[in-house]
Amino acid sequence: MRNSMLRRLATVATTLGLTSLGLLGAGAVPAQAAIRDCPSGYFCAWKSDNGTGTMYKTNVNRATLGTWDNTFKSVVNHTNKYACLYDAPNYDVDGGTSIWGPDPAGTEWGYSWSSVSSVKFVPTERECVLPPYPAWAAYTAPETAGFGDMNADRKSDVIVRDEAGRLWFLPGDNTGRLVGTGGWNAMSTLTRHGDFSGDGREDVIAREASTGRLWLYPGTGTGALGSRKLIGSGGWNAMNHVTAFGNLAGDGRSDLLAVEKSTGKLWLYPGTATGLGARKLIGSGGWNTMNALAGPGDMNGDNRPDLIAREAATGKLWFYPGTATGGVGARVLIGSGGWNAMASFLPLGDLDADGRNDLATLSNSSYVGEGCRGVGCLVLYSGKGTGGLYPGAPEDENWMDLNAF
Ligand SMILES: [Ca+2]
Ligand SMILES: [Ca+2]
Ligand SMILES: [Ca+2]
Ligand SMILES: [Ca+2]
Repeated sequence: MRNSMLRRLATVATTLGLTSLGLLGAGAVPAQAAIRDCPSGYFCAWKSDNGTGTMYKTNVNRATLGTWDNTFKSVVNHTNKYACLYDAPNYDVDGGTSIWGPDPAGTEWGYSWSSVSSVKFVPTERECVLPPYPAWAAYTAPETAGFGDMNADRKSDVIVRDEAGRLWFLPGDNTGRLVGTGGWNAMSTLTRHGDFSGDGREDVIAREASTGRLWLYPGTGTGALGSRKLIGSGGWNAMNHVTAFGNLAGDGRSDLLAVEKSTGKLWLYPGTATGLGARKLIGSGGWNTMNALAGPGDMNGDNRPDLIAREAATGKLWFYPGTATGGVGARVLIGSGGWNAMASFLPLGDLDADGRNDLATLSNSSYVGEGCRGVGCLVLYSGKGTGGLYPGAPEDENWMDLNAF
């Protein structure tokens, strides 16, 4: 049970020979005139490596290239999408794939290797070779609509924001559906867990980067989000690690934590019927030494939500139990080091259905695990029920280019 909480999923990206265009060495630099010949909104290619001669152009997917098959030598992607160039027809990734990023200004050229047989345009890089969202499978937990379960099917859910600013809801059965059509990259914080709106359903809270405002997006019970409500009129850019924490105040509504950047103080913002109430100091200082907070719910079985924090200098992971007086108690070391290899923490509730809350993480480039290394490994840690965690194991390696929460 401790070894594999989720079904291990077929891996794709690392077996593709995924490469980038423009790396095939020195040819003649295409004339600027050639680049300018490629109209805005089009991908263009030439049979010469200096952009001279007849130009191919397309602004739609091409499953085959006709007389241009295996002829591209220099290319320009004058579009706002990724151009995926497949060595095989019909966008078949098995033959090899190269990716040319969006270049809406049309100023970049690249060399191809004369083996391109199909072309596809996608909004995110991962979609050249993978679905827009990863496969997420969770076990069926004992509790209905428990921590992490937005659609009350007893499986922990994940929301991912992709590179294009869309939100995908992953209900825990390997599927996903679009719940945010765009614009979410305007948010510098996304956090969820707990019910802020008072209807018993999990909600999402987001901080708008440009204004420092805080928005509540009520969960509708299906994984979709309802009309947003302003719950913080400004000033939230002065805070770090805005984290939904669960219901500590004991009034049935969830609370929010945040670290004040200028002072290192830890504040609790109680959820109320109208938004957030007057904040309460629960950590007098020193919290700037932490570079991640996670609210995993109750990890030690006392029905009060707890806090996990990562110490930047040491990569240690600390457990702070929620207390009856509405704060956090004396910390306990639950990870002796190495946790800076994690890009993010995903407190998703009880993933392995043993009645105890667990912790999921996504790796960064420094991670080396069994069967997965670098960016995009999903690593799951089963909770012991005491606040501690069993050793983790990577379960999937296709979580790159995503923010998950
Ligand atoms: Ca669910
Ligand atoms: Ca709610
Ligand atoms: Ca607890
Ligand atoms: Ca568990």
